[in-house]
Amino acid sequence: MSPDLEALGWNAEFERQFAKYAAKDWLPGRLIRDNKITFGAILAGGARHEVIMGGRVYHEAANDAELPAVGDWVALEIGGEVSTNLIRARLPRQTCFSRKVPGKSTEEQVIATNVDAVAVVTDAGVDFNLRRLERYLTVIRKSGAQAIILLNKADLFSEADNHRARDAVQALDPRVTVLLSNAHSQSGVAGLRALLKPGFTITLVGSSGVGKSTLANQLLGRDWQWTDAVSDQTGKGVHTTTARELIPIPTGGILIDNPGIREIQMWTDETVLRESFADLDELANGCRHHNCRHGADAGCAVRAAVEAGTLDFDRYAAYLKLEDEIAALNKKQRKRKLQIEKGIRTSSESVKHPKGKYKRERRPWTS
Ligand SMILES: Nc1nc2c(ncn2[C@@H]2O[C@H](COP(=O)(O)OP(=O)(O)OP(=O)(O)O)[C@@H](O)[C@H]2O)c(=O)[nH]1
Ligand SMILES: [Mg+2]
Ligand SMILES: [Zn+2]
Repeated sequence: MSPDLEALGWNAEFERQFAKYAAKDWLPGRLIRDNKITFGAILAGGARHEVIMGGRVYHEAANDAELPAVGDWVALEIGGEVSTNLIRARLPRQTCFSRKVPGKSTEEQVIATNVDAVAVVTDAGVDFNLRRLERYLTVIRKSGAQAIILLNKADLFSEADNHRARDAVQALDPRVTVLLSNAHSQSGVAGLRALLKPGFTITLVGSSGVGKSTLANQLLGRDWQWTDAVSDQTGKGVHTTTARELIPIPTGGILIDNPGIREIQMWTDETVLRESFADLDELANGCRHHNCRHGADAGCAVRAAVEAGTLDFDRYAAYLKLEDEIAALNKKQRKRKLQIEKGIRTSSESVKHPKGKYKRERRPWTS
């Protein structure tokens, strides 16, 4: 296949943004692999090049999240004076799927950019966890991409189990595309293939072992050529993906395969949370006190709904937990900002930390 730029996801907006670089004879390319120091890039016609980040791109990035990432469109100087291929500029992202860096940091980690959809791969068995899927949906909403949930390994479960899982996911959000798949057969991936229109990029995320790479290989029609740097063969002959890869699919569309994500941490804000839990917000309007914490508070309408059995307890608990996480994240970001500000102020302008402003974490109310 000799993919042209549009087949790789290029569009009129990228074209417009690129005009100033075209004048310098730089070429548009899409990043397909991130090797930390070098990157893999694919150019018009399907040519692949190893490229390195130019100093200016590095210095102009305010934080790690602004550095080039898999999925980005960049301006490339191929075989310049120093005979290395350089990333001269990164085009603005049209979507960006990211998460909080695991651990205590408040940094954002970019997973993939310029993706049209994020497909969360799971199954109707042990990996199935509605609360985790709910979190994924919250983070996907923030990215600007559409959400797909893929219940893979459909061949391993009864039709009843598959359908029950599908209905439960669909009930979380009717706008989400929910598909069943079997990565071991051509017909089993027909639903995913149908979504992969030319130029459409889907990134596959989900736990390790759910079948992301098997899906990619089935759609590709052969095994992806793993390089040493990106794969690790375990004793059982199972490939565990260790780096994300952008893979153009000959029948149309682009997949980005990811290493298994152990946990998807919050990288979102109140607005997105409110949207995901609009029904609970509506309920909370009926609480007696406007600052009700939906615990043991008198006149709490949310608790009343749990008691009456009209609100699922797990969803209620998830609501409180998400809110707490967002409060904690905001607090950490504020603290970090204060520290940065403090660093650039003179000592006479000391900054006071807002002490005792945040209440301790809430526990869901139980009877
Ligand atoms: N029965 C069945 N097995 C599957 C299916 N999809 C994948 N598998 C198997 O599940 C195992 C793990 O598949 P992978 O594709 O490596 O999983 P992955 O999600 O890429 O895992 P990581 O790279 O570690 O994140 C392999 O042994 C696959 O053959 C499926 O639809 N049905
Ligand atoms: Mg894999
Ligand atoms: Zn309440």
